[in-house]
Order: sequence, then C-alpha cells, then structure tokens
Amino acid sequence: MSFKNRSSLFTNILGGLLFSGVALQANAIPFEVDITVDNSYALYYGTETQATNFVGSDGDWTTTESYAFDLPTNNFIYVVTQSDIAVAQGFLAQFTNLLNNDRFYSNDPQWQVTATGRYGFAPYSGTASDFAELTSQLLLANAGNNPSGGWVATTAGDGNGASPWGLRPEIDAAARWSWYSSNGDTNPTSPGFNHDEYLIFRISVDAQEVPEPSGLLLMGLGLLGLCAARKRRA
Ligand SMILES: [Ca+2]
Ligand SMILES: [Ca+2]
Repeated sequence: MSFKNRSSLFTNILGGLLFSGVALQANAIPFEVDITVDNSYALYYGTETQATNFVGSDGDWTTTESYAFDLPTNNFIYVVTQSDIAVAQGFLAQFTNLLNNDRFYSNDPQWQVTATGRYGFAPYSGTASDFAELTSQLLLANAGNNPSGGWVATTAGDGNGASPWGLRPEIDAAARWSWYSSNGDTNPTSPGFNHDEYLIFRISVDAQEVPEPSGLLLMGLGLLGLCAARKRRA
C-alpha cells in the first residue's frame, strides 16, 4: 500500500470513529434488565417530565423477570414499587448495556427515589390513566412537592443472597436490595414498614453508558499521530 492510500485510510478510520460516536449519542441504548421487587414493581421509561413507555410489571419477588428495550438518550428509567408493609421490602436489579456489556445495579449511587405517599395507587400498566398517574407524580417530585421533598438518594440494604429472600437467580451477587428511607433507617429493606409508599426510582444513564466522545477523539488523534510519524519516516 502506498503512503498516500494509507493516509486516507487513517483519515477514514478517524472519520468513522467520530461519526459513530455522534450516532450513538443521538439514538438509543439497548438494555437488558433483570429485576425483581418485594413486593411488586412496574418498569417504565420516559423523559424527565413525562412517562412515555411501559415495559412490564410483576408482583412476585420469588421470580426474576428479564426485559430488553431501547432507551432513548436523555431519557430516564423509572421503577415504580410498592410493598405489603410486612417482613421486608426491596428493589433488586441489574441493567446491562448491550452495546458494551457495561452493567449497573439497583444500588448504583446514581439512582434517585421519590415517595408519593399514595399507598394503593401505584401505576402498574400502560393504560392512559396509569401514565397520567405516574406523570403527575413525576411533576410533583420535580417540584419537590411530595412526602420525600422531591428526588433523594436511595438507601442500599443487604446484598443478593441475604435473608429472607436468598439468592435471586439471574442477578449478580454484587447487586443489593435498595429502598427509600423515610426515617433515617440505614437499612429500610427490613422490617416491613411504609416509607411513604408508593415509591418511584429513576436513573439517567447517559453519562455512564454512552461511549465517551473524548475517548473516541483520543483514539482518533492517536491514529493521526501514527500517521504523521510514518510520514516523517517516509
Ligand atoms: Ca418478580
Ligand atoms: Ca414485604
């Protein structure tokens, strides 16, 4: 291969890397979610101000459910939860980015939670009334106008495998049961207690899940440097 052709090859690689970085940012991230909640949950996603998509729900903590969906960038994952206020309660899950196999858990510090104080009214389906219920509570939380005073940090309790649940299959042992603590309890997952439920957990995954453009740029600049070094030798 002549140097001239090699140079254009490097330029094309650089352009491709930069273009793929832009394209990934503009579209969506394919996720696999493995989740269970004591006692029940519904998984949604949407914008910061509106629930737009219902993914699934379940009311049996002994089963782990698996879902796959494409999360548009700038969207939030929302997990609605409610317990029976008896024995224990918790949210246990892992979220896998299928582009790069990055994985985070229900105890990731980037999760936030809000308490609606509307026990018995949790939205658990894709009906118009459930979307309206969830969206109205997102707006109240964004305004700081609910029992938790808006979005607050979650509190991680015991790890996957702990009593009374035992190891939940299809979820890594590194995952921890998490919940909202309304009273400073350092492990609000037990005993049974109403922490101003129902609760909504949310996370925005853009920052940690999209390949960093700066990383792509550095790789591209490295290729250009290699190209320049070859040119000097020639
Ligand atoms: Ca389940
Ligand atoms: Ca329970």
